[in-house]
Amino acid sequence: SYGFSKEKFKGEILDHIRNFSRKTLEDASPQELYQAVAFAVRDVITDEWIETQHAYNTKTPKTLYYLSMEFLVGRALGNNLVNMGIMSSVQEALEELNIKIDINKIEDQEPDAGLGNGGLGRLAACFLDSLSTLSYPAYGCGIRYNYGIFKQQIEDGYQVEYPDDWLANGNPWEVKRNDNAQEIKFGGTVRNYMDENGRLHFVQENYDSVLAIPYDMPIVGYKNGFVNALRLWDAEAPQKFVLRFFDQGAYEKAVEQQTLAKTLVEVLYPNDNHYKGKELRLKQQYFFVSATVQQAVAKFKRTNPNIYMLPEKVIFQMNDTHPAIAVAELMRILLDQEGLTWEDAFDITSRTCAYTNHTIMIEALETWPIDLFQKLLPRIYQIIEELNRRFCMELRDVYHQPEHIIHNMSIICDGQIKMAYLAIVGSFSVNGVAAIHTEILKNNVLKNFYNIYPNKFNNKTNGITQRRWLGHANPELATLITDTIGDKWYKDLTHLKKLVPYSKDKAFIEKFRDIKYNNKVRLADYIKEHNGIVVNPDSIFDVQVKRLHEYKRQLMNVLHILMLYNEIKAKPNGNYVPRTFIFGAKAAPGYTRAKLIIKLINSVADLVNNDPMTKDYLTVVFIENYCVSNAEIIIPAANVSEQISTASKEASGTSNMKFMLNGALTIGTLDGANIEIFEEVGKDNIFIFGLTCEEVLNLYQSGQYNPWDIYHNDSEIHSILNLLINGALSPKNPGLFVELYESLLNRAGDNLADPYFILKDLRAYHTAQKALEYAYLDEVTWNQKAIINTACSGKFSSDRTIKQYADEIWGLKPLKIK
Ligand code: DL6
Repeated sequence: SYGFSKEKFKGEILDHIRNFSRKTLEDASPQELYQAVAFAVRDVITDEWIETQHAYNTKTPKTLYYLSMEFLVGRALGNNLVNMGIMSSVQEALEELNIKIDINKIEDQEPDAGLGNGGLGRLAACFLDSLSTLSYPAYGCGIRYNYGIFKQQIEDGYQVEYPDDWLANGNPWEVKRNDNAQEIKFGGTVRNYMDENGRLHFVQENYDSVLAIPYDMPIVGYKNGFVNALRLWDAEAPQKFVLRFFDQGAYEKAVEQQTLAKTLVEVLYPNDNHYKGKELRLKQQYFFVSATVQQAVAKFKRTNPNIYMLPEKVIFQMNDTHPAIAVAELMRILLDQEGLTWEDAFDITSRTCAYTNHTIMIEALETWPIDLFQKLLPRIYQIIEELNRRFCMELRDVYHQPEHIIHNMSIICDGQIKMAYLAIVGSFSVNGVAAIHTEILKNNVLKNFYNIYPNKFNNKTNGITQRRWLGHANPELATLITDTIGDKWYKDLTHLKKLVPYSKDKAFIEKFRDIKYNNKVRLADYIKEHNGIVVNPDSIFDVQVKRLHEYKRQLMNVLHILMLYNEIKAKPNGNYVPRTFIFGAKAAPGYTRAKLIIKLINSVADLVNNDPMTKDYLTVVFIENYCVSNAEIIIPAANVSEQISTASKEASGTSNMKFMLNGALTIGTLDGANIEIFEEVGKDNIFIFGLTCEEVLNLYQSGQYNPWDIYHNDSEIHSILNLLINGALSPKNPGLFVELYESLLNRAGDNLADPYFILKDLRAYHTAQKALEYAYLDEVTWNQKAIINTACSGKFSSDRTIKQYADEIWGLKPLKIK
């Protein structure tokens, strides 16, 4: 696989620099070098890519279309080199060309493809890697946003957002595929008429349209010559229509369509786990879903005359409800274009679509106002209305549900369309992303649906790709592991179990420890360069990197740091383990409280880093612009992984898995996949604390929580809360953090006091932190625990997850190419 000729490769680099930069190698800038290397690598990929696609066309396997608004891919170069197995050959080639800068610096020239917000988008990217590595026929289908997730800068402690112009230098990986363009229609009206055979037809008229043009990016499997495509749709104005409009003098329409095309794919909405009903967002959803579904059906029909076979050949997996409109779009095509009856169209649709739920949080559940929806997608709305009418009838007549339950389950209710319900009704599979999350869906949030459709519900615990998160991010550890147990773990992560005995091997423990230390030094250098802060690599690196959200409780982490601060201040001559607390988090630009928490973290950093009494023991660092590429530096350096969400709120989490894989110990709640991590490593190798899911859900129900009790009874918590309001953290603006203090103690309107139980869990968190600190003092046992974490992380490979999806939901088989 991946035939690679060093001489040819070198020649291509030289040619590229000459032809595209009109320079010699010596004069080329690092960016130009990156471009040249990327094009040369793409060239190596291309033959295999063509061959894989050719096998699709000739063998016509069942194919997955993974529909996702987000793909948080990060950089491609380094990952491709790892998967192709040519990292060292490329390094040699560059040396032979006398290129002085090393491969890491060249990799740094590549902008992150940041087409996602957080866990959901990164999961989609890990899935693509596993799909190719396991040779499953699949397309990732999404949007080619002109601007990805914003770039975060910290100015005076505050988050400031800048546009992410990731395509500024072009994208060497993508291939534009004009031959697959699709027309997408918005607005207008629906006219119906009866034909001579008495059949009713529906035609959308006076609509605006855009052309969807796909750009394909190669997704390279690990050393198997299998290359899938990530297909990202761009929007263009339909030129030929524009000319016609000019002829008719419909100039305004032409301008509108130009504007529509331009704005449609302009930017990724930067909200994570929070939904905002913006019209443009709905347009984006329909745009990429319609393009994908139309194209998938057209491709199917090229080799299958019988549309009834569609579920045998095509799967649409909906990544959350963002693409749930696929259900109605497929119905439209089957009804209006293929002329099927409603019953047949629905049978086919509901055997072709499947839905993954990623959250139980009310504020993240998508609903669309009928008016807006109907105006934008008149035919799609009609179809959803009819779907709902029949569904409610079924609830009444077949399932004998009482009226109030039918009302609760109705897809259309109180002027809103509920996308999760549309997805459930139109799918044959509904899955959660960790065992506990799926249980909560079945027994709580989607209980009514589970009662009538128990067989649709299933769990698929998330996973991550070890190729990127160990192979590429932690090359030293990857090499140690390969030298110790062989390299099979690249394709089967359960092989890491063979490391368990080495947790007792002195030489191995020392090597493992030294690698962690080197990774800490690497991160310390990054922090020095980006933050100007010197951190001590012998201190405990305690890391919380993820989106900023109240439920993820970065605020609890900060409050605990203030407790430590007070302890040291009260007893300056005590014995303390030096600790470095590292944060990285983007807040949604409109999420005021989250942004204030970022400011608080930075204010606490200013306080503790500069206080002569504490600075040797406590360092706080906020790394700006947390993203895939700096995660690859941060995660391998962690000793401690902070996974402290309010139980029941984090559907799964995936950074927890990346940290574990890299030998960090988790301090966390029994939430999401933490529970499964706990099961894998055992109680001695993890620090669990706090309320359980059941306790949290009961506490909400009973309303029996009053944070003032804690305030009055726990004097240490009392005094750190006072730090929020006495101006110690913001001398120039003493009232700055009062809002956070209030949110922890007082109810405001509909908002409960301390809705995420931060004060409730803080004491238990503090106790767990003490246990952790104590454990760290024994270097050997700490490293043994770290090794056990790496060794037991096999379950959390996205290869395992994808294989379960393929076997249990999709009915997908690996495709042999050669
Ligand atoms: O399943 C991927 C990821 C989980 O690991 C996180 O726990 C969960 O919060 C996240 N969910 C979302 C929901 N989004 N929306 N919109 O991002 O999914």
